[in-house]
This record gives sequence, C-alpha cells and structure tokens, in this order.
Amino acid sequence: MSAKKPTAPATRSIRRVLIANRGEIAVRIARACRELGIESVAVYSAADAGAPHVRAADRSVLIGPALASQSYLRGDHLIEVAKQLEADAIHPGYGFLSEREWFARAVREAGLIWIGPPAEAIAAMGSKTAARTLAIAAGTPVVPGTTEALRDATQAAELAAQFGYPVLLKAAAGGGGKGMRVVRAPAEIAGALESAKREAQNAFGDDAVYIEKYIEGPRHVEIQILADAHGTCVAVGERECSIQRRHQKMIEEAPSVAVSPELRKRMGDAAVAAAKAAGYVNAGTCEFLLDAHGDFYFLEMNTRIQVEHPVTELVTGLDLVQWQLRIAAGEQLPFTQAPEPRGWAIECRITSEDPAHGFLPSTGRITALHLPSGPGIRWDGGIEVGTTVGLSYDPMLAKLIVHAPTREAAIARMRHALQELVIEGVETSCEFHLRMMDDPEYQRGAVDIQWLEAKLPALLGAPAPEETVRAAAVGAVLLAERDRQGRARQVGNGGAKGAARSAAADAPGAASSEERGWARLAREESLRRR
Ligand code: MV4
Repeated sequence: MSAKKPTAPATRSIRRVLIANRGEIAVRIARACRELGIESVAVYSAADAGAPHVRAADRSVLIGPALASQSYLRGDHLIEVAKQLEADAIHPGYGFLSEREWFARAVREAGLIWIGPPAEAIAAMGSKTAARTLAIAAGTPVVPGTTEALRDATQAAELAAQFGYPVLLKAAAGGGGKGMRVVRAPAEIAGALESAKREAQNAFGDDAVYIEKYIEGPRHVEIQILADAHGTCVAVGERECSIQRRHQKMIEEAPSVAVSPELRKRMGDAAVAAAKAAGYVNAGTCEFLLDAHGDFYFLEMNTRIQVEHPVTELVTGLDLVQWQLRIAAGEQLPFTQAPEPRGWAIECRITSEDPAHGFLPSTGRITALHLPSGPGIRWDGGIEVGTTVGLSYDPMLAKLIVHAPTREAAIARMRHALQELVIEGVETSCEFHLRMMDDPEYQRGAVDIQWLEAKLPALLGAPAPEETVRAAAVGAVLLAERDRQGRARQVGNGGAKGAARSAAADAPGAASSEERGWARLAREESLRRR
C-alpha cells in the first residue's frame, strides 16, 4: 500500500456564509455564493435596513446601530450571529474587519472557516517593516531602506546621507500614507521624524518609524495573486492604480500600459515569492512602485479582496470571489500559470463626493438611478432608488467597470457608460470621471501617482463635457416648462407662497442654508478623521 502524500486541509464544504460587510462588496459576495450553491447571510446596521446587500442574501440579521464600531466592527458579535444562524464560514469583504489578525484568529477558533488568508499572514504583512524583511528574504525587490525602526534623528540623518535625499519616513504600522514624511534636505529630518512619530502614535498606537529612499513620480502597479492550501500560488496579472487622490484610488485598469509580458512575469514571480514567504493562502495583492526606468519595488501586501478586483476578473475570466470561497473550502487551483490578459478593463469608483467642492462627501436620498448597460459594461453597486447616503460609511456607492478589446475602445466605452449613468439625489464623481476620460494625458496613459493631484485644477476648471452641457440645457428647459405650468395652476390659490419659500431658503442665514453649513462642517470633520 502506498502512503498517500498528506494534503493540507482536507476539503471542507461550505454551505452557508455570513457576509461581514455592506454595500457593493456584500452584494458581490452574495452573488458569488449563489453561483456556487452556497447560502448567504447578510448583516446590516439600522442605517442599512432594506439596503440592496440585505436583499441580495438569502437571510439577514440586524446587528446594531449605524455607527460601525457598534455594528460592522463588532467581531465577537458577528461570530455569535454566524453560529446562531448556522453559517460555517465568514467572508469579511474589504475594509471593516478584513485585515484584523485577531478577527481572523477568532473566527478560526470558533470553528468557522475564514474566507481569507491565515491570521499569521495578515500579521506578517500588517507590519510594514516585517513585510519588507519577508520580501527581502524572498528575493523580492524593495526600496532601499531599513527594516528596523529609527532610534533617533542622528541615526535618521546618517541613513538619509547613505541612501541620498530625498528620503521618506514611514510608520512601521502604517499604510494609506499616515505617518509618512518626505524629507528633501538634512535640515528637515529631525522635525519630520518627530511629526511622523507623533502621527504614527496617534493613528496606530505605535510610533515606530523607518526610512526609505523616496522614489519620485512612480506608478502604482499591483499584482493579484491566488494561493491555495496545497502549495500552488499563482500571479494572475497586474492592475494600474496610479490615478488616486489622497490615497483614494479613482480609476484602476488591467493591464497596465507600463507592463510588458516580460515585466509582468518578473513582477508576478516577485509577488508569488513574497506571498509564499508569508505562508499566504487565498486571494491577495502585492503593491509595487514602478519607476520610469521600469524598476519595481515591493511596498506592501493587501491581505484581502480589493475594491478593484473586477478589472482583473474581466481580463482573466477568473471569478476571484468564487476562488476565495473555493480555496477556503480546500479546493486546489486547477492552473499554475495565468493566461496573458485579454483586452482591457477600466474601473471608475463612483463616490458620493462633490469634486467641485473639494470632494466633500455629499449626503441625501437616491431619487433616480439609471444604469448603463450593454456589451462589456459591468456595474458593481450597493445603491438603488430610495437608498439613503449618509456619513456613517465610505462614500463609494458603486463601481462602473468596462471591458473592451483595446484600451482606446475601453476608454470610449467608459465615456459612453458614464454618459448613460444617471444618479440623482446626491452629488457624485461621475462627471469628474468623464473629464478624466477626455483628458489627453490620461488617454496616452501618461500618468503616475502624482498625476491626478497635479492635474486637479485643470480638470476641475475644464469646461463641462459637451454631453453634460447638452443634458443640463435639456434639463433646464424641462424645469422651466414645469415651473411655468405649475405657476399657471397655482394662479388664484396662493401661488406666490411656493416662490416665497424657495427664495427664503436661498437667503443667507435661512434655516436650510444653516443646516447646509452644519452638514458641511460635519463632512469636513469626517474627512479629517479618515
Ligand atoms: C513610497 C512612495 C515613494 N517612495 N515609498 C503611500 C502609502 C503606502 N502604501 C506607501 N506609499 C508610498 N510609498 C517610497 N520609497 C510613494 C508612496 C505613495 C503612494 C504609493 C502608492 C499609491 C499612491 C501613493 C501616493 C502617494 C505616495
């Protein structure tokens, strides 16, 4: 009798998944479950009663008030709910509890299947210095710098002289740009170190700061990997994510104009090596900086499904969320290499932010929604008519994703899709996305991580896209017509009242504009806390 090679975790079937998230990603996960014949349980806060993600699932449970810390972030309670409803697995989506090591561990210790990487891999990648150490050991290129926290300003100055200015001070516990300072001259380093440490302490409760050579004007290119529990780890291609503002991505693409098949292979190998060094299992993403010479540097690994996963799905034909579920159930990946990307995919993150007013979050009730459709158009959304958009959660309402044979065709398709899209009731980023699609630099792919912020004034100042002007003109005529008819009806029964009310509402200091001022303050406050 031949001894069978022990295969790590035997396949466990997943019959019911609790989705510990909300919005578009919760809807996305519910759909993946349905396609796999798995039941889903949605959880929702009081602010999300009747939200699309609730009806997308087979069952739903109210878990608390709007405040995330009392609902979507209550890990212990979510595990209790999962057990009560006899779910055998938890999918965390992105954000919220998705990268909390303690939650992944608690889920496992409760005897539930965690649809994500092992707690140990989350921990290993959670510390940026630990992640650098792992990457270096794996032979993955990292930016020249330290893997240990700086002792003091003297040591920082010595190291900066060694790497050469400019340098970047980074929080070891960081991510998302918090606790980061660019230092361009020796005189600035002591002050920058002090303020980076203070910010890191406040944001993460850990003031460890390390130093790297600062890479000027790189692209942000990330590699999606899939790793099963049997030792197969595959890079399934890159995403170009350079178009961001304040560390919030606005457009993502697959593939990247800057990545050749040869570079794709090298970056893919580097990502797989880093993932394997961390004992990674499930879907994950290695972030790289790619400089103008084509040199790339590992930054960090995101140990979750990401917002922008659909662009990879469209050019590879893989369903990444289904693979997350299948890998967690113990299935083996049936391939060891991904095909070259097919065609081009672009994603626009549609947010309830007002680009014309400093991207302030806009609130309200969705009163009208018309979705684009047709060949190569995908809408991953978490809103519908009647949805209330408040300030409790992330302002991303949905993602509009297109796929076409070439980048040029994908941009054209996105333009037309954005023109078809109608969202009324809140301000959105829709028209701003249209302006970016029309930008010649964007069309040439001549972008880096600084591009959008430098380009903002020009993009905001640009005349409104022609179609928008036409639509606004048509709208104005229709409104004028409605007004005219309304006045005609009101003649003789106090028709002036309505006019007086709206004039008062627009007057400075009127109750409603005070409310608007208050709401604005609240929004600004929420922005500062992000
Ligand atoms: C860098 C860098 C330049 N040089 N490291 C931003 C947050 C964290 N993920 C790392 N980040 C950066 N690290 C060196 N040595 C520039 C950034 C950076 C950035 C990176 C990816 C996407 C957007 C960014 C925006 C500003 C700065």
